[in-house]
Amino acid sequence: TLDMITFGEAMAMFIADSPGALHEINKFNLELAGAETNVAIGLAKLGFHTSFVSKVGNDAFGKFIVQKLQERGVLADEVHVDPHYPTGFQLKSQVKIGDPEVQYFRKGSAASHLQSADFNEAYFAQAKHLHMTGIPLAISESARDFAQTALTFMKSKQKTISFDTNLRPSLWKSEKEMIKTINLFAKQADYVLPGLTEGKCLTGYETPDDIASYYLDAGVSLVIVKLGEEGAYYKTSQENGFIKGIKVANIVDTVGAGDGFAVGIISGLLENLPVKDMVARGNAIGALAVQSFGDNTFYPTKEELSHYITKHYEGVK
Ligand code: KDG
Repeated sequence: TLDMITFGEAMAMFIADSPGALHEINKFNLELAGAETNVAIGLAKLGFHTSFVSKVGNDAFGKFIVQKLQERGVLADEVHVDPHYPTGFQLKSQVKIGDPEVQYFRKGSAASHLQSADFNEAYFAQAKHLHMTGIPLAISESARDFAQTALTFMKSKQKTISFDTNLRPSLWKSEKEMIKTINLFAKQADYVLPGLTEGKCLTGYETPDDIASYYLDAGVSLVIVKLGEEGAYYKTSQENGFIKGIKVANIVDTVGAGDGFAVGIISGLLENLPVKDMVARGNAIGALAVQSFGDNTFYPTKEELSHYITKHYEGVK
């Protein structure tokens, strides 16, 4: 059995070796990126049995992705090679403050040709939990069909489903379509994890509480609104509250923090932790993630996480 399964687009990522505009950089370091990839790696690092499902091209980036996933403890047996299309990649800049600049080279990639015919029921049926994000919904119609097939199937098998809204406006044709599609999927999930800005854009509401209620009213069981370094707000039909974030003195790169947050939440779900403890874990892994250039290179082991949590939160597992 698998603790968690996820799918999406993994990419080779070139991280600028020094700050500045991307076109002026002549040295980059190669890393592995992809929101769902990051979540799978984070959970594997904590000791969970995880699989990432995708398509890559028959090229060096595709081989790199499979190799890195395996090295980082994630099963890649449902990462298929499609020789007709290339593997996507991206460039990421370095900044002293704020979010780095990201440039995608992923249009028409092998992963964007993921389609419902690729969905392997028997394989997904082994997993306890499905994690999804809004990105596969944006990259192509066929990947969106795959996502709906996966969601419907996992729901029919009574598996739990988490959904990180992960808005990427540059990948969508229009904001209207983005909002409609993301909400359609979010409302079918059990756990929804929007950032505050994303939640405002998606629901038209301003406060974390109103944003959470919007999804709870649609049938979601737990909504956690991420407030960046301030922490996060959670709400179910029974309880709600705010868990303060951990301040990081030296933020190196903000990308990957949201995925780290999802790792904390999903690991907590798999261990049946109280909601408060899950959210504290989400905050902790998010705070660790912003301290490195890679998206997923600073995710903790179980021991590191429990050390870090005890240091920052009292009485939390
Ligand atoms: O969440 C991190 C991702 O943004 C990054 O790894 C790249 O998946 C990615 C995307 O599509 O933006």
